[in-house]
Amino acid sequence: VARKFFVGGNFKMNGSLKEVETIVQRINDAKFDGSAELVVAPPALYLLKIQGELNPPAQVSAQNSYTEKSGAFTGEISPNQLKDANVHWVILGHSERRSLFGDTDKLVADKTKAAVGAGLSVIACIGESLEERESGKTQAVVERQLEAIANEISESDWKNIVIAYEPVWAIGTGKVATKEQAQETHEQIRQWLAKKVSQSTADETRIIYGGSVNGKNCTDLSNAPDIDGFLVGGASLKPEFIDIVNSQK
Ligand code: G2H
Repeated sequence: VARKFFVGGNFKMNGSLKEVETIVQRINDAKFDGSAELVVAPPALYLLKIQGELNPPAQVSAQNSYTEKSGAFTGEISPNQLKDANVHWVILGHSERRSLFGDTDKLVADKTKAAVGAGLSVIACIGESLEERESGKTQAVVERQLEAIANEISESDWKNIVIAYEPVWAIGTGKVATKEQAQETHEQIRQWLAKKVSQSTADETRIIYGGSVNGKNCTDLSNAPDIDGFLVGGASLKPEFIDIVNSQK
């Protein structure tokens, strides 16, 4: 099954308006030789401005959204509001949300349910900590995180989900997973999808890797059969992001 290579740029809480516009201008000016699907996630404050400036087919993504449609939830953005504003993507369950802002497996799953219910596509992030990897719990952890999501959504909803495997120990640390480490977990994730959701979901769902991806390590990683793209943090702010988008096998 040919899965369209997918690259997300997660700007996190970085950049001024001017800096973010410069980054987007660089993306607009770039030559993309492949047919990667490209989505960039600027801070929410800049979403609409950047959406207006980014050349299609590149799209913008939010970095988070809430479980409810509207109401007294100060500081939150609803998936329905994103949809209303023509923002079609949202990153959910990023490890920084999980570790710093209390996003539990259940909350991530509920947010995912609300987002796909509102018609959004979701970059759903999962991944183990260093301690969990070293104690051999990687597979159990990612499966627990996936199971929480699978419990809340239907089989057809998986068409609107890209899974981002981001080992926490590789995020922003410069310590990238090896191709073999990433491939092994991606393959386990795909096997889990086949067993717990369906074979077609396993075949069609993009599983992307995140954690210290850069212009140098992307080509090797993208050669792994179950790595269907990347979620890029730090390097998405730099010129090498273009090389990462162009790194598909
Ligand atoms: C992982 C990744 C993007 P970085 O968080 O989501 O960030 O590439 O900086 O490790």
